[in-house]
Amino acid sequence: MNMKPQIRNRKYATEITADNDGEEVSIAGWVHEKRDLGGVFFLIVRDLGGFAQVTLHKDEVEKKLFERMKKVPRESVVAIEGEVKSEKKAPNGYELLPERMEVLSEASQVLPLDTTGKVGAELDTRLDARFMDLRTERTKQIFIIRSRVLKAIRDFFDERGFIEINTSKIVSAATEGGTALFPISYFEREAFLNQSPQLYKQMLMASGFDRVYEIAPIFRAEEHDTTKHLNEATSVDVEVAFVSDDEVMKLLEELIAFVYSKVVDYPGLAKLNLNLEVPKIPFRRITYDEAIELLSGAGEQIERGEDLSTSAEHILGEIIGEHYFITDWPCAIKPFYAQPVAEDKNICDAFDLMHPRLELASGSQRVHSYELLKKNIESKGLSADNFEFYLNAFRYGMPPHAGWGLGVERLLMSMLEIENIREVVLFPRDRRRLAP
Ligand code: AMO
Repeated sequence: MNMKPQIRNRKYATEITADNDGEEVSIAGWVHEKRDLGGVFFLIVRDLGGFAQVTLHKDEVEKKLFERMKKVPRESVVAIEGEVKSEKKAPNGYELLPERMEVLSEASQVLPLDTTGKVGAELDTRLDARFMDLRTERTKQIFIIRSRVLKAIRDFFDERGFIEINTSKIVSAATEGGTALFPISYFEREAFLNQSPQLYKQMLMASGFDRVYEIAPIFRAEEHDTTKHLNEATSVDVEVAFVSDDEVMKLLEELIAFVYSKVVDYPGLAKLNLNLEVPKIPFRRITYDEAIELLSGAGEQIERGEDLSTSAEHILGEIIGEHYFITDWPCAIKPFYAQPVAEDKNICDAFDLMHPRLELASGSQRVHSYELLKKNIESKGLSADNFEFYLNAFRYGMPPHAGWGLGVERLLMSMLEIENIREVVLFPRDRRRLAP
């Protein structure tokens, strides 16, 4: 077998149209299906763009070519050269009359998954053979949409003069509370995989980089196995200096609407049977106390100072029915860096952005006073010494600032009406899954 492919004039299936009638082209991709109808044999080749129909009229083609096409196992990789002929009944309005076929890689049988989508498979089976699952139309489209969403996010920040940053994922201190960290050995010391770029994006506010964002992995050693938690997720983190939490909430809802607006017209949505609409902004804002009252009215009792359970989130989502913010949280259930409101030091200028099904983001006005921050760290039972590198940035001129973190997978699953968060990650990491 020739190790270096010699594919002349390769075109994607969807690049060829009936207008190319009579032209010599090559297509290259996977053998999706074979159909033998007696006098005529069809081989359907799949590539990134779509499908091409290769038609063999048995009495017209070389017998050897026909035998090879008949034998080539499904999902093998082939390059086929031939002449385009317009054909209304074929996908994209043409068929390819083959002259040569090169089998670039023969697939073993039996296949771990059916790529035509006719036979469904459990999510675990799909994730075990993810490379193959990605050959199915629905899964492929999820990741093309994910890429569009990430591009939209970058465009959004770029248009607003933000600087994209990359902070270290190997760290020495926790940010979001003590337990959910993955320890790693760092030479002779213990280190951790970062749960959030929180401390670093805040430190940059002391550098004069007034508007920063980062799109990067966050690591959470949460034990629970749910449909909305990953042990490695992707977070969009934002921090802005000289603004209040109101301004970053506005930025967040504008981002959500912008991202939707860049996806609604994408034809691939049809593969997910979705009819997407851009959510209307501004989103409704309710305080934590109002949320508790609404829940109590619906028969769900939450003690003031308690976090909202998944069932409480669902009840609120049903009542409100669209994106909304929950503001004015008890400081006791928010991290040390959230700023208390002027009137009551037990309530914080913190917010969560909710989709009716789940939490998408959380953020706050930050404490920018060195003394208060140090006190808050200690009152959460943490050692200020471990945070010296962070606290230092608050001693030599730190502007007031606010920011948030948004889960990319949560955004995608809510947008695409997907039940399990693992579906929107190429190779998810959860309690049981470390490979592939
Ligand atoms: P928080 O811990 O609420 O806040 O995380 C922010 C957002 O990240 C997503 N997220 C997750 N997604 C999937 N699996 C997980 N295990 C997971 N954990 C978090 C959620 C969540 O809303 N430093 C603050 C943000 C800030 O204040 O700027 C933080 O990390 O969508």
